[in-house]
Amino acid sequence: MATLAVVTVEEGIVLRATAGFIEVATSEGVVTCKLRGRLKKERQRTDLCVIGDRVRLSPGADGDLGTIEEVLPRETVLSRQHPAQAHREDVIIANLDRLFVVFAFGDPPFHPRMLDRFLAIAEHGGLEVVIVANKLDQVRPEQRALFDRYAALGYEVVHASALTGEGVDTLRERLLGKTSAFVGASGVGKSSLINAIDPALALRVGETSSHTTKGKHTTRVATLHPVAGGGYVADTPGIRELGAWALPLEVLDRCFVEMRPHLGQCAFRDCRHRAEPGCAVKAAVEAGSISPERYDSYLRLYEGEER
Ligand SMILES: Nc1nc2c(ncn2[C@@H]2O[C@H](COP(=O)(O)OP(=O)(O)OP(=O)(O)O)[C@@H](O)[C@H]2O)c(=O)[nH]1
Ligand SMILES: [Mg+2]
Ligand SMILES: [Zn+2]
Repeated sequence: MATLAVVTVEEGIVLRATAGFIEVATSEGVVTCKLRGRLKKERQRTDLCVIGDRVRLSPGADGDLGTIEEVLPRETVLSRQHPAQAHREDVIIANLDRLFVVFAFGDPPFHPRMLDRFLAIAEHGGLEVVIVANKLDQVRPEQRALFDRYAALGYEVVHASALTGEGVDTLRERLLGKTSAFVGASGVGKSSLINAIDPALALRVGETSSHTTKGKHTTRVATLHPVAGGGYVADTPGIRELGAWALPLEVLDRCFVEMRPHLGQCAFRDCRHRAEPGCAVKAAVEAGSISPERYDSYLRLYEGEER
């Protein structure tokens, strides 16, 4: 059986996947690949090979494309509701460790519901979270405490400015040795921050941060970049592309960290903490130990307003 000595199969990590071409980082450098036809037949899905996937590939002969032979099982996924098919999950990034959820002081305005939704997604996916409050150079005095509530919940909040470099060292340190993604609305400064962390990446950023450029989506394709010193970071397009996310209703309460101590204490075992009598979560809201705004985000996610 020694004929199986096909030592050319290598492992790698997918950096970019568009229209059939997949760029894979290997110990030999970046190899552009296509998927083995058999894989496509097995899984007729848009997300059969996504950034962050660990793959086994056979490199092509000089000038030829490599071939992805196998996509290894995913440890974590960041997914959204499939854009065309209801109730289907569409994986965007695989094997992510850490999610950097970016907001801006100034423009575009902070959107707490979006943050709560991202936090729930991260909790559901088992991802660590860093909340980034960018454009600190534009902060107004009354905005300084905007994220304190989240720090009190135990989330790490980094105040940063891609312009002045404040907070950038902390972000760089959080990237080391991990696979991370920057997410958030278009124009908050995701690409600018990643450039500040590693200028060699030279990612394209929006020309102005004025309202006229809103929805322009400078970053178009989620791409994973190697980080100097070890690790990978994904820059992603603004929220609209990443869209509404799949969050199963039966686990939604667990995705709000402050609700966890109260779960199992409601009068009804299957309490969804809405109109049910004897609800321990609602009692905690009334007692002031759960903030009404966070509870409202829970209700909205439950009702599907922002799913
Ligand atoms: N004042 C200030 N402007 C910033 C800062 N960070 C980014 N910007 C500006 O905000 C605008 C948008 O920055 P981008 O980095 O392109 O934003 P993005 O989040 O990557 O946007 P998309 O790729 O469209 O999702 C650009 O004009 C940046 O120069 C900051 O810390 N302070
Ligand atoms: Mg960008
Ligand atoms: Zn309840």
